[in-house]
Amino acid sequence: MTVLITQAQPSPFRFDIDRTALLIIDMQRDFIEPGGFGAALGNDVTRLQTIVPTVQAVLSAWRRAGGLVVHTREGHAPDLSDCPPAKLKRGRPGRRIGDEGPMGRLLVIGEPGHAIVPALAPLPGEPLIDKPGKGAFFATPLQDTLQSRAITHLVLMGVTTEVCVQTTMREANDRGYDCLLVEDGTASYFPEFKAATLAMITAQGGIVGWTAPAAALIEALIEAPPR
Ligand code: C5J
Repeated sequence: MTVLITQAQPSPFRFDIDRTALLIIDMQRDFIEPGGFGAALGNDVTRLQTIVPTVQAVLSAWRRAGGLVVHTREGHAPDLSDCPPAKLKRGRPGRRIGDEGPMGRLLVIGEPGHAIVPALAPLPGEPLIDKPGKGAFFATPLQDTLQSRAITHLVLMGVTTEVCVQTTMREANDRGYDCLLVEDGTASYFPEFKAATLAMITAQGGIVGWTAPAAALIEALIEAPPR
């Protein structure tokens, strides 16, 4: 099924749903809810909460269209052996990765805060990639997961725009994927960083990829000719 988003920037974005993955980055309680890692760093997490309904709407439309959904989570093993010292040092003492918080140890695999928010929980069979870095390709099976399904295009959503989403999108672009970021399906603790990221992606003729609003993507999925 070929889908065409005419409203995409900087130009229309066309993809085959069978060769495209919806990649949802780190929609975890640790970043989105009070008491998690994002809040421990001093951020206002309400900015991230506002995109959950939009991400849910796109996710539902994508699942209805029969496309592949891949979820990622940032986090570390309980012994923190996969967390480089430079990353471990970030933040204030007592509020760093591995420290105890209201949702368990911050950014540690298996703790309540590490989970994806319930509204966006992966369905059985949807790949779930645990990643120790900001980018989703570093030290993960993501490339194999995509290549084994002959994926050539990615549609991205998630948090935060200029950290894990942008790092992943830039590397995906270098690896040869055509990438589109859903403008209102991503958020940052810093609105100006989000705006700058969207502008960077589409500048210079789409040097890193494309962007489009969620409504345009959903409409294009509905209007796409059946298989
Ligand atoms: C951050 C992320 N911001 N998922 N992680 O530390 O963007």
